[in-house]
Amino acid sequence: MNDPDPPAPPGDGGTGDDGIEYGLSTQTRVRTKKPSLYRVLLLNDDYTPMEFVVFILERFFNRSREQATRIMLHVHQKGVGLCGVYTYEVAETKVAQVLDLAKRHEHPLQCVMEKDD
Ligand code: TYC
Repeated sequence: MNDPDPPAPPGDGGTGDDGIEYGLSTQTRVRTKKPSLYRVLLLNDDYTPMEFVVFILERFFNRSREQATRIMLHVHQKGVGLCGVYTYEVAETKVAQVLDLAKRHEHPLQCVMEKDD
């Protein structure tokens, strides 16, 4: 009964005789910040086979054959199209994977990322 307060943690003002806590808060408010997102885009060209673009969308962007075909045709007709939206490092990896595979197959396919603001 009536035990004294345990030693205050460093930086803490402790508890007064009145039971009220004085001093500085030792807690920092947790500020969460959503990571920035990046769009990964495919660009049209005249040489990359349609089937290769569909394969890229299935393999690296987890698209179904139907989705991949729709995106590929959109890029073919409009010049550019959205593959997906990712955090910076994921987007960077996907772009590198696409460019690497296209290069290895000697296709001029281009893939870029841009901030999704
Ligand atoms: N335009 C290409 C063709 O006619 C097909 C294509 C589609 C190429 C999408 C690139 O990102 C692309 N073979």
